[in-house]
Amino acid sequence: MDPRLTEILQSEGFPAAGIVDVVAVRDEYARHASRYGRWIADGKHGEMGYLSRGLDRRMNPDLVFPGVKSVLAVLRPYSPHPVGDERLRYARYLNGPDYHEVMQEALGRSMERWKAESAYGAGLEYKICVDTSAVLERTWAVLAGLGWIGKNTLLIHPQLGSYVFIGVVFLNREFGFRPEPVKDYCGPCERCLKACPVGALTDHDLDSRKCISYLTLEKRGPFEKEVDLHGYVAGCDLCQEVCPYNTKPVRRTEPAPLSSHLVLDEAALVLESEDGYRARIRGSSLSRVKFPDFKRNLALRRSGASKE
Ligand code: B12
Repeated sequence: MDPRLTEILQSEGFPAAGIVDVVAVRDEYARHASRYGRWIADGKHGEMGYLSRGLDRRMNPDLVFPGVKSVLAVLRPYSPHPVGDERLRYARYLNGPDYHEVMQEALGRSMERWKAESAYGAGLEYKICVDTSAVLERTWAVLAGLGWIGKNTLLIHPQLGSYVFIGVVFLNREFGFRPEPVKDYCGPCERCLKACPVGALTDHDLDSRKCISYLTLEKRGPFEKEVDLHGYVAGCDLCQEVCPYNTKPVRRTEPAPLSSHLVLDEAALVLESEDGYRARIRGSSLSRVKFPDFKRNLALRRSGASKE
C-alpha cells in the first residue's frame, strides 16, 4: 500500500489498513457472498429486514459504487475493558462516541489528505461505508489482508484482536495490490463456541435469532421465547472476551472512562423516564435501542423468563 496513506490513516486512528483490487479477488468474493445468501435463506438474520433487502448489493458491490475498482479496509480498535459486571453490563463497543460518525469523518479527512498529498490520490473518487451501506465489511477486511474470520464470526487481527470496528472505502482506481491473506489462527480452539450461553454459535456461523447481541439491540418488542440475557442490557461480548487474541489488547491499554450514556446504576435505570432515556442516549450508538426495548432488556437481564 502507498506508505503515505498508511501514515495518514495511522494519524487518524486506523493502525491497520489494506487495499485490494476487486478483479483480483472476484472468485473469493463470490464464495463469501454465497455464504451470505445461504445465511439469509436459512433465516438467520431474524427480523433484520435490511439484510435481506440488501442482498443484491452485497452480491454485487458495483451496485453500491458503480465503477468500483479497488477497496480500502481499515480497523479502528475500541476499548477492550468490560463495561459493568455480570449483573448489569453493556457491550464494550458502546463505550465511546458513535463509531459510525467518528469513522466516517476520520476516513473522509484521510481520503482528502491522500488526494492532496500523494500522486496515488490524484483523480480519486470514493465512497465511505461504515455499517451504513449494503457492504460485506468483514469479507473486505479479510480480502484486504487485515485478519481472519474466527469461529465466533468476528474478524480477528493477529495483534489487535477482535475489539475493532471495520471501515470500508470503495475506490474508482486499480492499484495492483493483492495483500497476502492472513492465516486462520483459531486452530482447534473452541472457547467462543462454548462461551455462548444461548447456543447461537456453531463453527463460523451465527444464528441471530438466539444471539444476545441481536436480541438486545435489534429485536423489537417482546421475545417469543424465554431468555436470560446474562446481565446484558445492550449488545454482548461473551464470544469475544474468551478469545485468546483479545487478552493482549486488554493488557496493553488503560480502562477507558465510562461514557455518560452508559448508566450502570440499576435503581436509576429502573426509574428512568422515556424523556430521560432519550436525552441520555442521544447521539450515541445506543440510540439504536428504543426505550421500551431497553426496559425489556433491563427486566430480563437476569430473570431467564419473558414477561410476555
Ligand atoms: C448484521 C450485523 C450483526 C448481527 C449479525 C452478526 C453476524 N455474525 O452476522 C448482530 C446484531 C447479531 C451483530 C452482532 C455483533 N456485531 Co455486528 N454487524 C452486522 C452487520 C451490519 C452485517 C453483518 C452480516 O452481514 N452478517 C451476515 C454474515 C453471514 O456475514 P458476515 O458475518 O459478515 O460473514 C461474511 C464473511 O465474514 C464471510 N465468512 C464468514 N465466515 C467465513 C468462513 C469462511 C471459510 C469463508 C470463506 C468466508 C466466511 O462470509 C460471510 C458473508 O460474506 C456488520 C456491518 C457490515 N455491514 O458488514 C456489523 C459488524 C459485523 N458487527 C460488528 C460488531 C462489533 C458486532 C458485535 C461485537 C457487537 C456487540 N458487542 O454486541 C456483535 C458480535 C456478534 C457476533 N459474534 O457476530 C462489527 C464487527 C467487527 C469485527 N471485528 O468483526 C461490524 C463489522 C460493524 C463494524 N463496521 O465494525 N451484528
